[in-house]
Amino acid sequence: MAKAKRKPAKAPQPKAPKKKSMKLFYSPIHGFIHKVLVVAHEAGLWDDIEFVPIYPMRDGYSVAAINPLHKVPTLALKDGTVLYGSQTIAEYLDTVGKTKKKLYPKNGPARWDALRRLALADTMFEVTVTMTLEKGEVPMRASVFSWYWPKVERALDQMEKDAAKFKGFDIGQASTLHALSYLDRQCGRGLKPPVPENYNWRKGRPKLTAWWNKALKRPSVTSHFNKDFVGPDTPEFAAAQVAEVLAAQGKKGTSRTPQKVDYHYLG
Ligand SMILES: N[C@@H](CCC(=O)N[C@@H](CS)C(=O)NCC(=O)O)C(=O)O
Repeated sequence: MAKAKRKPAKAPQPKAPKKKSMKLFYSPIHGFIHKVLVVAHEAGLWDDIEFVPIYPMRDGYSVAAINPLHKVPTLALKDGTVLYGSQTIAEYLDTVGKTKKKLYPKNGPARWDALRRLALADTMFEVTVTMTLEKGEVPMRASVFSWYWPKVERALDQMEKDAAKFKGFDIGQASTLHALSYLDRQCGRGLKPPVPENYNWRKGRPKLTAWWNKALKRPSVTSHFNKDFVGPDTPEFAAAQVAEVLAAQGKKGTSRTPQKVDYHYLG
């Protein structure tokens, strides 16, 4: 009797890798602890993330098409929603995280203290990034002005798109007022090329301009915008106030020598 031909066993097929629900564009720098990676891990989301290396200072890498600021980290969700600003990303991951323990405490002193420490460390980090750019030793593509200016223009274009959908008034709008008014002031005083002389962001951005003109009427803006400060503003007054705070903390005098810097150019 002829032997029945055995069907050759099918080699186990590798399963198509599951589509991750988010993509995190970030710089995997050796020796650098990423806040958003820490949060992603703590939140139990590690396996839901496609990690996408971006080296923003090297040729060929760009996230400008999805993030006008061309900065990492940038997080893209499955539905195309893009979040940027590590603070936004971190809070998002913490919120949608699978673990019970949250890194953002609920309202109350613990939350404000955590947010204060977040701002402290993040600002220190950004200052260090700017110093690194300024050093210009590593392969730099441009000066700080030519590197940053396209970010500003792209951010303004994004604001124009966002302004069409602005509803009510929120922290995003408050910070848009903050950024635009500062840009106006500094462009009026002159920056450096390629920033155009007397640059006016309103040109070609009718929606943002209309929103701006309306927002300027908010009492929260008229309360201080374009008004001179009225009240004591001497260094002595400030020092006395600081001393009061220190006293309230049970300390005497200042613990550090004040830095002697001419801050006028920043005004
Ligand atoms: N405020 C941003 C700052 C991020 C940031 O400065 N990232 C640097 C890491 S090197 C970057 O992308 N720099 C590229 C650039 O400034 O063009 C955040 O917290 O996400």
